[in-house]
Amino acid sequence: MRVLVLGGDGFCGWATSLYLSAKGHDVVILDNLSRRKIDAELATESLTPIRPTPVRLQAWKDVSGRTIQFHNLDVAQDYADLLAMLNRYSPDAVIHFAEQRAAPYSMRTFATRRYTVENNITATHNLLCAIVESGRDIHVVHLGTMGVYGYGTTGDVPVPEGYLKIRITQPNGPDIEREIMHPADPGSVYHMTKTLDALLFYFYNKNDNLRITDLHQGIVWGTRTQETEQDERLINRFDYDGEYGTVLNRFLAQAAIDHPLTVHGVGGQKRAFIHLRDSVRCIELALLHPPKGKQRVQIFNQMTETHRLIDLAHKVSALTGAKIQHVENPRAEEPTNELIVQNDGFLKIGMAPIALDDGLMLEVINVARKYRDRIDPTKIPATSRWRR
Ligand code: NAD
Ligand code: USQ
Repeated sequence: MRVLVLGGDGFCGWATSLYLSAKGHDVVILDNLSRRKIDAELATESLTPIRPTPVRLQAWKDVSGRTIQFHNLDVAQDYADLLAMLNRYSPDAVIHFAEQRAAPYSMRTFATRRYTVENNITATHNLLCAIVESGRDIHVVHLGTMGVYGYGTTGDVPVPEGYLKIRITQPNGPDIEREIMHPADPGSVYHMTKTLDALLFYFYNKNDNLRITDLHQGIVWGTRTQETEQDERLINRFDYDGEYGTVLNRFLAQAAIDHPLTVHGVGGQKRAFIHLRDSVRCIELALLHPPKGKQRVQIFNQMTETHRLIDLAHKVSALTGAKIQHVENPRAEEPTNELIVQNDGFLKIGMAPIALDDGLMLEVINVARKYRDRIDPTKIPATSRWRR
């Protein structure tokens, strides 16, 4: 397939681009490098020494003999160029990673709230609008989030894959059965943009018959894939800082430098997780199983397991001897929740989940140990507060 990867220089996008290219797909990356600029703005950087994009691409050509095209393009600002790219490459699919993805950054200042909404919503809308304007039949695969469902305790009711069966009682007639989009319950401005994306998908699917797959992904952990390991210049991003670092990768990086594991509150929060290697495989599965004809937006829960944060902290502590520190939670979120997730969609089409185990966690710790001198401990605390 020919695939445009929007946001292909980022953490998930880079690993996905290499994986798809290795599998023989023709990959073109569009990215405005905003994530690298935000690192500079926050005076931090990836724990791993990621190389400039042209160096990465040359390295991939050297090791694989394959070419990945790259264009520096802002999907939210450069509409005409985006449309021109769709016409020039005529892709079978577009994978859309190109959004500001950190909840803490989205809550950092009023400027970052506004940036996150303007960037994410306009990027998504520009893509959908440009596909319609191009007149081409292009499958959109979007990286959404498990966070669209919210983390209200659901007891033993699994979170369905996007749609909820409901029954409406009529005063003078039989009950009406419907399947509706699962109610949205975002926990940050960032997560809110993903719930708004979902409405854009609903409309463009209904009105213009766009074929769209929305992947409600859990927290991605790990950093390496088979492809990124092939050359030091292909190394993938690893965020450990308080804005962009996600919880399990942060715990593993903290353990690597004997920093206490920063559990927010009691650590009763339960979240969904997926290893980066499973994430890239799921994306290929989604490409290979597009919605057909006038099918509604296809939604998969892209996750493999759920864990309570305090349990994860204990696992990492048992493995490394790291201390656990309960810090005041800067977020507004339930201190404890239940979470059971349906993920049959991917299981049915071939996902073989990688379980979170000590070996894989040690692999991440070893990467962090190798580059430990690049960690700035002052960047570890999560300082963005949800409420003033
Ligand atoms: P990332 O920040 O590392 O990558 C995003 C990339 O998109 C960056 O390279 C950035 O420069 C680019 N980008 C942002 N706005 C752009 C624009 N307007 N035009 C062009 N390029 C733009 O993030 P990631 O961790 O790779 O996440 C990718 C996607 O997956 C996001 O949409 C995120 O919401 C979703 N996701 C990530 C995780 C996770 O744990 N990392 C979990 C669930 C979902
Ligand atoms: N947390 C800690 N300690 C830390 C960091 C985080 O206890 O040092 C807690 C947070 O309070 C939260 C949980 O860990 O309860 C998850 O935080 P996170 O930063 O790992 O994940 P989140 O903010 O939800 O966002 C990440 C990605 C986002 C993606 C989302 C998937 O940044 O792009 O959409 O995971 S999900 O969580 O399933 O919605």
